[in-house]
Amino acid sequence: MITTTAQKIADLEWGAVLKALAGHAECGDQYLVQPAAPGALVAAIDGLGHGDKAAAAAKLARAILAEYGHEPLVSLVNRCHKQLIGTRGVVMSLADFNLAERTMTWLGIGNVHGALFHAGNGRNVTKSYEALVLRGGTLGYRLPTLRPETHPIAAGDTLILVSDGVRSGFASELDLRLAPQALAEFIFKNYARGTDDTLVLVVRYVGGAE
Ligand SMILES: [Mn+2]
Repeated sequence: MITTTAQKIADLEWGAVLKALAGHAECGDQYLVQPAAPGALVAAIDGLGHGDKAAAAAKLARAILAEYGHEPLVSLVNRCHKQLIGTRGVVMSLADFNLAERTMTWLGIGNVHGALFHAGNGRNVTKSYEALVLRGGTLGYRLPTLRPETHPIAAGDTLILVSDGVRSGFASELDLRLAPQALAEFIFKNYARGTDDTLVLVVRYVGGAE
């Protein structure tokens, strides 16, 4: 089953595609987009392996993030790590949008890739982007040193998070004029490996025009 979602919270528009590996009812990839004043918490989670146990670990991480989403990213990661000991473990990337300061702070443990595309000035859409620095580790087993990075954001900037069920190389092929859900579906259609659970999550900052 493929789950697609398009929604808007605060000044963020987002879309997602989530698909379990064929033959599995439960998806080991999970995500969260949740208001967290003054902005939102965004998470893309990949439980190790696939199937029920991967899904259980990923859903536990998601539930913890949903409950404590107001905490700083480092606290959230430490909290999830402790709770996930004894499970399959997960890798995940988190982004904390602060819409008052117009910043996005992100942190990645494992291999959930992230890219922040800058909209450029006015309608002049560019392909310049920041790549999330991923540090090796697995929540529930071993954490790397946690170093969140903060980037300024402007209206039209677009965050894309993908699990390792998605091939790389899509960055230069994107039409960033598309809505987040259309972008997520484009990436899924053209870059999903089909050999793992698959998650594509796209979040755009639409407010705050200068
Ligand atoms: Mn995976």
